[in-house]
Amino acid sequence: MPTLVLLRHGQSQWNLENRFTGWVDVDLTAEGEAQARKGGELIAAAGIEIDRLFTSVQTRAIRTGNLALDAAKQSFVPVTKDWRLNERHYGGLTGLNKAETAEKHGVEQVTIWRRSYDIPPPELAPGGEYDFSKDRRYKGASLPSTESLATTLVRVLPYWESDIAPHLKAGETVLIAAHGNSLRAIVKHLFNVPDDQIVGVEIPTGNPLVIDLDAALKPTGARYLDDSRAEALPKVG
Ligand code: DG2
Repeated sequence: MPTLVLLRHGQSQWNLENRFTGWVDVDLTAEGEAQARKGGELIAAAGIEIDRLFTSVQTRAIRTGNLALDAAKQSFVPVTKDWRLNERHYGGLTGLNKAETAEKHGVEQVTIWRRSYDIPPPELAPGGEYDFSKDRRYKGASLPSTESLATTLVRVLPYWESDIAPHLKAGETVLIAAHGNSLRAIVKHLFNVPDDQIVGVEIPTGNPLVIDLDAALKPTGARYLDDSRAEALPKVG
């Protein structure tokens, strides 16, 4: 039966600094690298044999996938990178400190921007430091100026259906190394989480989430490999 392993990248420099990151290509901290390696060790210790890795075009996720596969002694597997697995675009909040933003706009507003299903943060003004329209990795892509979880799902889901699901349906074990919100989008889809309940779903850094799937890719079981850093999981079935 197919198995999916979701791995949010290890701690990034801006996770440490508590800044909205989105599409900014921030690297891992030393702690984040250690989390990624530990994730790989846990995958190996659980006897999980990965068939392929999908990741975003962002350094923190790519390096996490590679570090985890190295640690699991499985770095020979094929790797596919695609911008559609990127973190959700944080729009005009990009680069701001999350605590300072909460002081300015209130905790409730910031929770809505961070965790609501379909309310996007303010748009990013074009031409600034965080305008990625000239970045060659996004050539040909239609770049968002902000994204809610709902619009993130709109670009993740077609990629899931066309490129990832066929490998799972063939019975493979697939690792996706990505981001807090691109993974929340996948979890919402797989577990059919209602729009008003996705606010409660958090994905910890560097902790592999193993999801057993049936032939129709419905979850039959799910567990984090590092119990000590687990978050609540949506109900199976
Ligand atoms: C974080 C998620 O993305 O932030 O963009 O700031 O997973 O790539 O570190 P990641 C960001 P929150 O939605 O948890 O604020």
